[in-house]
Amino acid sequence: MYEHMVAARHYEERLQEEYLEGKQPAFDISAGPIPGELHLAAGHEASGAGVCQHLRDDDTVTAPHRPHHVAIAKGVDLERMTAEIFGRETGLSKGKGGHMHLFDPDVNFACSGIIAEGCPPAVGAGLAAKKRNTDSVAVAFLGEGAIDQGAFLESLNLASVQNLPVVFVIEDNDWAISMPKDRVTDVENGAQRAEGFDLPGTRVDSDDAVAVYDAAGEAIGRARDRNGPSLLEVQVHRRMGHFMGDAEGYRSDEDQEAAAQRDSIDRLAGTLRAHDVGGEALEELRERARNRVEGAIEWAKDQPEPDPESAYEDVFSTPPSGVTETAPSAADSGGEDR
Ligand SMILES: Cc1ncc(C[n+]2csc(CCOP(=O)(O)OP(=O)(O)O)c2C)c(N)n1
Ligand SMILES: [Mg+2]
Repeated sequence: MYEHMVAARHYEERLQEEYLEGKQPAFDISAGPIPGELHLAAGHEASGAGVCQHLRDDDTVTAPHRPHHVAIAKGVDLERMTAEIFGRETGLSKGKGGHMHLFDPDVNFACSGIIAEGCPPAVGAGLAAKKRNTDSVAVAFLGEGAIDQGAFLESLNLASVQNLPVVFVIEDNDWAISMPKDRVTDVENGAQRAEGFDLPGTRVDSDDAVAVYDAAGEAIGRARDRNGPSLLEVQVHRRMGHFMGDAEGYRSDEDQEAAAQRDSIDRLAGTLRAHDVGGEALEELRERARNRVEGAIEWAKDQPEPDPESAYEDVFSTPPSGVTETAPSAADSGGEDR
């Protein structure tokens, strides 16, 4: 877990550097080597690592718009994921999805920029596991800002009535962009949402990876043993802006400082030291994580850009009549000037 958490943090710090290249001094979202938005999850690492440590490749995970720490812990191919983020041809989705739309069928991982939208597919994966009579499980991650979305509430209901092997994990970082939780939702503890659907709900109050691991182990074990779905909320902390370029004018210095103080990675290192894991062993794990990240970034930046014509490929699984998956000619689109 420690290695995954360090890799996730280092990965995001490196992406932050790469992202800003070309986007400063005047912020331009389309400039630089990483096109589009970038939502970093520094401060969320304990939830991804603590939950995914219990999962196998055949288990499904859906993540939201802040997906990197979960993807790393689930074992998504880091090189192809990085190429995707850099918009390269060899990316997981040929460079068309970008950082919010990572999809790796080898380890059953997907994410979406639409909040709570990972919940229905996770329920679908749970239903598939039940019908196929396997013991695989599905986990849907979502932010606390998504817990009033219909997609989440409907998914809780369907998972409950069908007794599906699904675990919903709320990452509570106290913020939904610039909106503090208490202004938009009626419960302080998101795990209480479980009560309305007759499900077990637990909250881990601190971003302590070991506590998350224990709570997730119970929920995932319950799902694997066919004892139904659960809801787990984890307190995490947003150490950065909502997205890169967010000046966070709405957030007090004290709140930012508090998030920086509660570092789940330092905390886990402390726990490991208290259990006699030596400094050298920890440094070895950190070194391995950093090398992996550097290798993936180097590889990705070396990959070719997609051919612009390929923008018309893979748009429809079944193209409607009259639609061809080739670029319209200049004549069809009314001339090159348009
Ligand atoms: C259905 C939907 N509504 C609005 C948005 C715009 N949006 C993007 S992120 C976000 C807030 C998400 O907050 P939270 O779920 O707490 O996740 P966090 O960003 O804190 O990790 C919103 C409203 C969206 N992506 N999808
Ligand atoms: Mg949030």
